[in-house]
Amino acid sequence: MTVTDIPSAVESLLACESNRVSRSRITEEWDGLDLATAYTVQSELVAAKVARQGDAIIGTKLGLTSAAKQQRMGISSPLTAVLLKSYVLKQGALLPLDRLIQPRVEPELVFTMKTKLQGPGVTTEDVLDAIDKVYAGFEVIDSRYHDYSFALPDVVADNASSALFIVGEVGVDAADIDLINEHVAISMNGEFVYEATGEAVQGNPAYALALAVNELAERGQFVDAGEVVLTGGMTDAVPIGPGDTISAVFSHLGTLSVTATS
Ligand code: OOG
Ligand code: MG
Repeated sequence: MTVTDIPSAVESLLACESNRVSRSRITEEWDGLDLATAYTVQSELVAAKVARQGDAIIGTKLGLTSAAKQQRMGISSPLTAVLLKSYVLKQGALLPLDRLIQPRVEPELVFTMKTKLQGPGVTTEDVLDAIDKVYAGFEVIDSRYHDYSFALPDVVADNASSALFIVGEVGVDAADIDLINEHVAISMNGEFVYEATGEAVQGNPAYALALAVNELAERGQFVDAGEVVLTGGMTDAVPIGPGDTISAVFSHLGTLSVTATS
């Protein structure tokens, strides 16, 4: 399918996801895919999943908020995407490789929101006041582009490679955690892979959310009370294959572990 407009971009990305195949960059065949148009593709793709698959919007995700992620992807601006109900993977459930193309796992700090945040002018303090609880999370990303090769509009259109996410069981009040110094160490099949602190996420994950909310306001959007927010991979993402187990030990938010199907 040649992609030259918003509807064909939506159908192509949805087909890649359901047929478990990746594609080349849309920006290679459609010059008109600028960032604003890419965000429209993203919302139309989400709307199609809600309308056709009975999915529901449950939150917001920030992407490319750490240097580790920006360097790996070769893109230096953060982005936002939409979290859907179908992305939720229960703790203890196997990671279903039969639904995915090329999954990678990344540790994130996750917020649930007590009050609505609407820009412009939202500050880090406003974000801290609006958070209900802070949790540890794993995001499972799964780009619909060959080998995660994309420009910023491509990945925005693809709802930022979203596939699944897991939220930990330990929820802490924002006032009771030092987000900047919260540490995570991840290991794959028992071997240490990466470590980071919350500082990796734009200096402070609450500041990252303030920036994102102010950018959302330019598109007439906001983060609502009751939403879940993924603040972005703290480390580079780790590819996961059959039977692999990835674990994350957070300093105050507990331990997360997920095993892929064989
Ligand atoms: C894009 C998704 C970015 C994050 O946490 O930075 C993201 C990608 O890396 O494919 O989820
Ligand atoms: Mg992520």
